[in-house]
Amino acid sequence: MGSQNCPRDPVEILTEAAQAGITAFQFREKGTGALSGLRKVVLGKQLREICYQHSIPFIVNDDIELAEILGADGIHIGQEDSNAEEVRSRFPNKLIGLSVSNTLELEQSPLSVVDYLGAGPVFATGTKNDAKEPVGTQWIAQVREQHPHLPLVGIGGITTDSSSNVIQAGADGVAVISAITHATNIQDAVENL
Ligand code: 3NM
Repeated sequence: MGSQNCPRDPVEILTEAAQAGITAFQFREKGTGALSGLRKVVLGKQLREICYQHSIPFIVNDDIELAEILGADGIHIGQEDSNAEEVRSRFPNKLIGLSVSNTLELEQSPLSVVDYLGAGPVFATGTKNDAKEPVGTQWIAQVREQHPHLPLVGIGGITTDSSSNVIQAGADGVAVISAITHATNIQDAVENL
């Protein structure tokens, strides 16, 4: 998540989510209303610290400089972003995640240098303006079948009601924004997810 996804203080939201048991966090300060420059770095440092305190991996979305500044545990890259092989040679020890939305992207991706795949959008999402067409849980099943051992996370429009379908289709985990940031009770949301 980024501050643009938060109806209240992102520090509060991440603290509650961390206490409730999320297993990783990605800082994605992007889209309408996102912070930039120093304010983005200041927020990033606060969120990074919360993850550190809860032993949760802190992953930065598609911003290599920011990942370096914040001492991130990982970087997540999309198909239009930085080249995964270049990111790997610069950061031999950071986690690298890569988004894949279709067969062509999967075939053309340097999977040997990535630690996990993000697959989606599984369902329609209002959170990402430029999200592609929903790919459904069958895309999760397909990626899982082709890559039985690569950690796989479903993303996009996943709710407390639909998360189990994504896991049953073969994902190791679910990545959500609004299901947590807009939850009336974050503890319940995380437990239900
Ligand atoms: N990436 P929500 S979908 C950040 O398909 C992001 O790669 C997507 O937000 C992708 O859980 C998405 O509120 C938005 O739908 C996820």
